[in-house]
Amino acid sequence: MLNFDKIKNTDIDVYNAIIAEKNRQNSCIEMIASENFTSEAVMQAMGSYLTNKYAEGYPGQRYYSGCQNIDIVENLACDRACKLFGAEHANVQPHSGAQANEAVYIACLEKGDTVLSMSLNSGGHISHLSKASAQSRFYNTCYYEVNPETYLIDYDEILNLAINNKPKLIIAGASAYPRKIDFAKFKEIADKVGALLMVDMAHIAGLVAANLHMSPVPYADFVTFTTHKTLRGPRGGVILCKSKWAQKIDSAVFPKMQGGPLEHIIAAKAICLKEAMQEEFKTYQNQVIKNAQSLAKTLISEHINIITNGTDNHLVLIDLRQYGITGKELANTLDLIGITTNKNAIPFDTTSKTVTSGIRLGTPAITTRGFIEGDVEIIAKIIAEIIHNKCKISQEKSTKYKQIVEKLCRKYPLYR
Ligand code: DSN
Repeated sequence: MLNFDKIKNTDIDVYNAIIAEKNRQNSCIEMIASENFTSEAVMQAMGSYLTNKYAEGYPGQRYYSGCQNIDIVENLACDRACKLFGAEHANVQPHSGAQANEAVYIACLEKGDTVLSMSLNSGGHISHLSKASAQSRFYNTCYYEVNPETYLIDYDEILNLAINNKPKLIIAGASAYPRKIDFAKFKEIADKVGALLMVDMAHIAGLVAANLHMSPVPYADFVTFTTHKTLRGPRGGVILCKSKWAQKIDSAVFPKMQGGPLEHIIAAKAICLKEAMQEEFKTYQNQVIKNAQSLAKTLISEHINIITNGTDNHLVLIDLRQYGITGKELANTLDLIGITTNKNAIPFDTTSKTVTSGIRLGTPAITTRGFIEGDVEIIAKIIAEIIHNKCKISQEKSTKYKQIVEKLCRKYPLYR
């Protein structure tokens, strides 16, 4: 168990907030698809002596003395990232997934180049050069949508867009897409139009590590990911690339985009990558998918409309349009009874991004706690009942739901 006594003695306000957050995590059902609970080993690395060290540069080529131990840690993280995903080169310094993506743009694009990526509405990410990102100003951006009827990625449509727009870079990867992505098909499209391919596998990195999703590494020129989602590590980013891009990627991260790397976080990345090589990690990821499928199945049996009518991965996206409630209302109502989710746009959503017509649910965090299919069914039934009642729940019902949530949390304690 981690000990925060030093913080308690130094700063009682911060201590109280940390303990309150620990209690919140312990007593709520965490269903934000991009969140997870790291091991204590990962947390200890983040609070270690490595935080004190400047290490601009790369192992063996630093701009500061005294980096001999830092070099060991960073080399371990890079070697493990390459081994786990079968990559030729890894850069573990990006502070976040968005920065990992930005470094790829710096490495391979010139101002005015054309980039084709998944639209935000179809489940893409802001940092895939959506109009909301600052970087989109520098490039000629075009976007693909999912198929308007099936809500599945339409590879023929992407090929048409690629032929018509001749992008220099095609981006695959999503933050709210519940189905498998065929990276081999993306590679075929990229090759047909002479484009480079970048895959952001942040959401599914853990599933890829466990061989439960096609790996993008053999197909993509660049693969980026965060280490804190299904991979269950610290908050941060990683870039994998072919050797021929190694130098350009490294110089894009430092000195072009970032200064000193966060070596305490890099140590935590090394640990999470080691954890991801263990057999138990595979079992865990298998359960993540089983739980997501149980969630989808139960919601469907309770007459709740979910995007693509199921899931292949760790997330489920509910389409709320026919129930007369918004994503914001449902997320707020669920929050009141201890189920933490996020409002999320669904494909072709016409409501604002701060309101939305959808809710995104994920199973990585609850699975880390130990939840299995039967537990997920209970949660799905509560969510369905709340949706059918248009978020209007009596005091009595609210108390009942809270008791169920508390009971499940007590059954699978997170922190003692
Ligand atoms: N914001 C993350 C998510 O929730 O999907 C992606 O970076």
